[in-house]
Amino acid sequence: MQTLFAATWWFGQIAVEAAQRRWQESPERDSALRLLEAVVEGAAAVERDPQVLSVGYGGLPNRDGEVELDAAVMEGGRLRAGAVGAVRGFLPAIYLARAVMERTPHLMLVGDGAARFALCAGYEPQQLLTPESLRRWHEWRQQQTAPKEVSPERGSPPAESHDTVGVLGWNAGHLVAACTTSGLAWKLPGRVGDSPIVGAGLYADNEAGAAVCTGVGEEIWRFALASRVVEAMRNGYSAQRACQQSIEFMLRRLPDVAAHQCAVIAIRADGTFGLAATQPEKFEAFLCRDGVIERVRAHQE
Ligand code: SD4
Repeated sequence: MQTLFAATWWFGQIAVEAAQRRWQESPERDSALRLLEAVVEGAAAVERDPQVLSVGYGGLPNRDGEVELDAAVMEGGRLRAGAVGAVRGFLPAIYLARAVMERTPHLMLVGDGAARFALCAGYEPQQLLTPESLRRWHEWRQQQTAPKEVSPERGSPPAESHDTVGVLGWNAGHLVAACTTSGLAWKLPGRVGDSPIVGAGLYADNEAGAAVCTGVGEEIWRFALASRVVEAMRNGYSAQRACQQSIEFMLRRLPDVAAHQCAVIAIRADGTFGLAATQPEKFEAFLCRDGVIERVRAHQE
């Protein structure tokens, strides 16, 4: 095998197809740059798709009706990373994350600072709400009789309100991870989840492997899930075993986590793939091995 792309959820197919297309378009490029561009393009394709209600354009907004995007990218060679958090009005957020990595000395910009950076970098502000996401927000608002107190307890987010696209790319031992999301629907303004956090939502190290996560960010983050999986691969576990034992650890340490979806996909430095989830029957991913697409389930029937 020469190349492998992997991405989370049903729209992972859109991501791996776009990644593979970009990969094929630029054979003359340095392979690390080519892989980075392919993975970023895979994530951006999902951001642009208005049918995806949890990523980018058309993503469900926060409780004030504003779409706030989180995105990050990490390269496994020099451990370079870039991220944006709670950025409003610019797309694709994954391009901004890449620009933070390549054009600033920082790893992450958030909120207004990220928006100002986007403007300076030449991005046009745009409306990220679609008629459908606006309609759902109005519907949700009508169901809220009184403003809810923010509870420190873990509550279940509504179904369908959270699905990040995580994309991994592998070529000849080189790894890239990216993820991008509009985060939990109806979140508090300014809330940032695991997705743009290096070590929580994603991690990549050519010496060990790469992982990206999806699910309830508060749970994933408290376990530093992506780096936990990568460290397990560094310690000799297969990609599948690393994912499984990390999820098992979460469930053992905090059994309540079972009420939430927390999922991870991983590629080890040798190009082998794994995935696991706290609710495996509801989780799927797509792979593209040398151009051949395959759907994989966390739950074996
Ligand atoms: C977040 N982890 O903001 C993201 C949402 C997600 O599947 O991945 N959902 O918490």
